[in-house]
Amino acid sequence: MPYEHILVETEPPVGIIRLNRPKVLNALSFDVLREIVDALEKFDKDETIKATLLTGSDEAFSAGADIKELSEATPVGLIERNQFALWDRLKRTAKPIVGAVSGYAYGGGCELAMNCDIIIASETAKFGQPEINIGIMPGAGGTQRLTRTIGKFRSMEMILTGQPITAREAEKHGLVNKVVPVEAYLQEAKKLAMQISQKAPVAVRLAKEAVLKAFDTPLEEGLQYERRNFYLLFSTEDMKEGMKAFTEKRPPHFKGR
Ligand code: CO8
Repeated sequence: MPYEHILVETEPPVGIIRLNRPKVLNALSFDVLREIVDALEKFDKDETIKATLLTGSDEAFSAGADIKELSEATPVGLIERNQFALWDRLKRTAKPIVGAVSGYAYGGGCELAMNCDIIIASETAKFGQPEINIGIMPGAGGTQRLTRTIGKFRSMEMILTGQPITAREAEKHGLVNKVVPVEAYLQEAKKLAMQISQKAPVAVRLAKEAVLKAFDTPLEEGLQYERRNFYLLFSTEDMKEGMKAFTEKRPPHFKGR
């Protein structure tokens, strides 16, 4: 499917999705989100791809939901459009997503970044939930994911004042993994995606699932979930290969089985 608002490339084993609406700082219209989800689901089915890099431009990862589109919205229209079904599909992406964030990651853009599994930011990245400035509030997980990541008080400040934080502050509060100069963030993110791509794919998938489980289960239930995934991996060829390679002091050759 040809995409209008994103650029999709593959550098196997890494798939790359780049938001491409420069005139509106990669604002997330309904169509952009639909395209991102479609591309992620295609990568999930593509055996040559093991991890995805999600990025925008140096100026903007994304300045949030498309305000022009949102300004026309009605409650019934929003219900009928059911955009949140797309966010739910995004959340269920099986392969790891490394976010390479530079410039603005505001509103829905910050929420999109928080749907990534790892975030590499450029020194110029800014994270914010400025919805309050236009009379609304975060609607795609911001109040929940931000709070669970950086805590109640910092989230309250960001969400109630609309004031963004810098990449360095985001790093200090655990919202990003690493901050690097703007010339290096894409390369750094790609390096991480490559590194993950070398691991046993089924183990990567089940480990990602188990980490995400920690967001919505009590500890005991999460531990049971982890245990089931752990047991399951002992039925894979890659587990046997990984352990055999270790004892034979050679690199493993994983097959994703
Ligand atoms: N939507 C639509 N257009 C945008 C957006 C946006 N979010 N952000 C920027 N643009 C457009 C501007 O209108 C402008 O277009 P034009 O040149 O035609 O006037 C162009 O991009 C460049 O923007 P600026 O001139 O404003 O650039 P500055 O560098 O001066 O400022 C800012 C950059 C600070 C990022 C500024 O553009 C801004 O504040 N943007 C809005 C940020 C914002 O409020 N984001 C939150 C939106 S609401 C949201 O995300 C809710 C998500 C809920 C989930 C979805 C549920 C349906």
